[in-house]
Amino acid sequence: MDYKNVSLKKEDGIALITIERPKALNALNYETLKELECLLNSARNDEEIKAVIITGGGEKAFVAGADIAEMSKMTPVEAKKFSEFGQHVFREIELLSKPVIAAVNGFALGGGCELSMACDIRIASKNAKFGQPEVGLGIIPGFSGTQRLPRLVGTSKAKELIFTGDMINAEEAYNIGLVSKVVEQSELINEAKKIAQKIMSKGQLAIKLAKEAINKGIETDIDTGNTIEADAFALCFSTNDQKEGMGAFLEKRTPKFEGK
Ligand code: DAK
Repeated sequence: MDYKNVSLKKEDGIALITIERPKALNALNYETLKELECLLNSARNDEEIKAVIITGGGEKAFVAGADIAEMSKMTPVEAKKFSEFGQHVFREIELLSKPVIAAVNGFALGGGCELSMACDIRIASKNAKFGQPEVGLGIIPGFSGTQRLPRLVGTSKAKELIFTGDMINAEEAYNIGLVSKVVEQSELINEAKKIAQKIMSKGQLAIKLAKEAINKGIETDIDTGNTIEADAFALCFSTNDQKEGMGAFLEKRTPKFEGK
């Protein structure tokens, strides 16, 4: 498949996926979402890829939302299809068995904010701006923003952001727990790579199981969540990585994990 709006660069086990539609501040149209879905499939199936970073091309925007020009012409049926497809692509990110880091390098509005929230970890450059401005367009967030934002920052702050459509800067996003780190723009991708490399140095099966346990657990009550955790914990003991990790500790050496 030829990609017009996205790219994937593979380096040292990390896939750097960049959304590149500079004319529309990387806004997501259907074609871009489709291409993103294909790149996620490649990242999933490529065993050399251990972690994924998603960012926006240029220095101004991560993703300025769903493409308003394209959406403006949609019928309700098309809008439902578009919303469901976006939800599906973002869910694929959430369910990817590899860690995904959003490196937010500018505007992350509407669908852009929602894309970042589907990732496991968000870091931002100082010029990043987050918001769900959809109500100003007479619509509501359609790529799971009403679901993920309250889970990440609490219902009250999520309602304030969604009802007012206000943008917040990187510092406020950090203060409300929407991003875990704010760095200079020139350092953003390096910082994302550093986090990815640190994660990759650990037991990959453990990371995969921890991601699953967190994702499933957050949707359920504590007792069911604890059962999910205990099952995943037990599964770790069937891996070579567990034997290597604990053996290395006892032998006072650095573990060599193989993801097996
Ligand atoms: N869509 C299409 N084009 C966009 C865009 C977007 N979201 N954002 C920016 N652009 C385009 C602009 O139209 C402009 O194009 P030209 O006029 O040069 O051809 C170019 O990018 C540069 O933008 P500006 O000239 O506006 O740049 P400024 O620096 O002045 O302003 C801005 C930057 C990010 C503040 C501004 O562009 C802006 O407010 N953009 C729109 C942000 C926004 O409202 N985003 C949320 C989009 S709504 C659903 C499915 C999905 C969704 C909802 C429902 N269902 C189907 C139910 C999701 C919705 C959204 O994401």
